[in-house]
Amino acid sequence: MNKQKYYQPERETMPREEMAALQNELFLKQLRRVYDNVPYYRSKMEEKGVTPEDIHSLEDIRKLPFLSKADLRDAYPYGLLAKPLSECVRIQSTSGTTGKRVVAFYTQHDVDLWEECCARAITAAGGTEEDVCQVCYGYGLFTGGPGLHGGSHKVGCLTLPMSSGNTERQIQFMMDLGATILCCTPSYAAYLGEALAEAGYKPEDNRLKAGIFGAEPWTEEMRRDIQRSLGIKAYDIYGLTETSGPGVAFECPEQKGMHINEDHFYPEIIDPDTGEVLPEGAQGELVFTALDKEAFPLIRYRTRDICTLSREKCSCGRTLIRMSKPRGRSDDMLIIRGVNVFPSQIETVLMEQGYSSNYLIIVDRVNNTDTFDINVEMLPDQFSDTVRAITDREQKLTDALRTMLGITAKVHLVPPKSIQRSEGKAVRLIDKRKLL
Ligand code: DLL
Repeated sequence: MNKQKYYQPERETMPREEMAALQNELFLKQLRRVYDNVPYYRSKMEEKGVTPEDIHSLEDIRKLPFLSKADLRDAYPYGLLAKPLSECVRIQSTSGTTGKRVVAFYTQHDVDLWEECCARAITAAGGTEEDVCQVCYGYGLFTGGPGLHGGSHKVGCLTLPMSSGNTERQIQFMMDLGATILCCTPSYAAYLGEALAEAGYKPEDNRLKAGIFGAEPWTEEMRRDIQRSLGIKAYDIYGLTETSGPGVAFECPEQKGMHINEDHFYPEIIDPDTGEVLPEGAQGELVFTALDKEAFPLIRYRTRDICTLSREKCSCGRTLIRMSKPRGRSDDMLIIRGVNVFPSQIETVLMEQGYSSNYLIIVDRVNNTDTFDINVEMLPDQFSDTVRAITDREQKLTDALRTMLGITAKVHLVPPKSIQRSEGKAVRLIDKRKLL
C-alpha cells in the first residue's frame, strides 16, 4: 500500500463490512462507558426509557436521545466528562459568539486520535515529510491551529506555526521558507491571494501546491478563485470543537465531498424538524457519535450542519463515507420575508457574475417588513465606471439573485477593499432584526 497516499491505509481503505463491524464494537463499548460515567447522559437515556441492554448494535442507535448545543451549555463545564480530570491533558473551546462557550476536553489518546485525523487530511492533500506546512488558523482555544499543527507534525512536514493575522509576516515566511501547504480559513486564503498580488507576486512565484481550508462554508466558485489566485489545489476540511476539531472529514484529490473518519465518528443524517433518520443521499442535519474518544465522547450530537452523505465508491481508493460541503448551518439559514435563504446561495451568484467573496448581507426589520441589503465590492476596473454603468450592474445582480432566491435584495456596489477582511472566520451577515 502506498504510504504517501494514505496516512492510515488500513483504516482509510478498510472494506465496508470490516468497518461496520469495527464501528459496532466501538459503539457498544462507548455507550456502556458513557452510561456508567456520565450521569447527564444516563439521565437523558432514562428519560427516554432506554438502557444499554436495549441497544444491541448500531441499528438501535435511533432509540438513543440526541445531544445538542443546549445540553452542552446545561452541562457546562464538567457535566459531560467521561474521564477523571486527572486523565485530561487539554481543553479547546468555541469562540462563544452565539452564547456560552463550549469547552471540550481531551486525554492524550484523544489528542493523538485528533492529530491523526488531521494527518490523514494533510496526506490526502499530497503532504509528506518533504513539505513545509504553513498553519495560519488561530492557535489557542480555537481548534484550527492546534489540530493542523499536530497533524503536520505527525506527517513529518516542517511546520510553520504562524497562527492568524499579520499578513505581511505570513507572506514573508511563505516566500522565504518556501511553504508548500497552506492551512487557513478559505476567506483568509482569498485575502492572502489578493495581498500577494498587491505585493507584486504572481501565482507561480510561490511554492505552494495545496491548501487545506475549512472552519466556515465556502462555495465551489470560491474554490476556483482561490486555486487561481494562489496557483494551488484547494482541499476542504471539516470539523467542530465538540467532536475534537478539524479532521472529522477531509477532501481527497477527487474533490467530490469530504471523507468522514467514520472509524472515529459515526455519522447520521436526520430531519432537523422531526429528528427522524433519513436515508442515504437525503439532505438533512448531520449528527455524530464519537466512537472512541475518551474524555468528551458525545453520543448523537446534533451539529446543525446541513449536508448529504454518500457511500458511492471514490476513485481515490478510500472507502470512508463522504459528506457534501455543508451548505450552511440550519441555524444560519435566514428566513427573509418568509423565504429560506442560505448565504452560500448568495455567494454562488456573486461569484458566477465575476465578483469576489467580499460581500456583506444586512437584514433588518422596518415597519414589520424585512429589509434585505447586500453590499458587494466592485472589481478594481469597475470603480471608474459611470453612475449609469454601476446602476446597470446592480440591476443585473439583483435579477440574478432574485432568480436564485425567489426574493428581491437591494444590491449596493461598494468601492474595492471597503469591506473588512477577516483573518479567521469571515463575518458575512449582520441581522439587525430583534425577533425574540
Ligand atoms: O471550525 C473546526 C475547524 C477548524 C474545522 C479548522 C476546519 C478547519 P468550530 O469553531 O467549533 O470548529 O466551528 C464548527 O464550523 O459546525 C460548521 O458549521 C463550520 N465548519 C467547519 N468546517 C467547515 C467546512 C471549527 N469545511 C462549525 N465547511 C461547524 C463548512 C464548516 N462549514
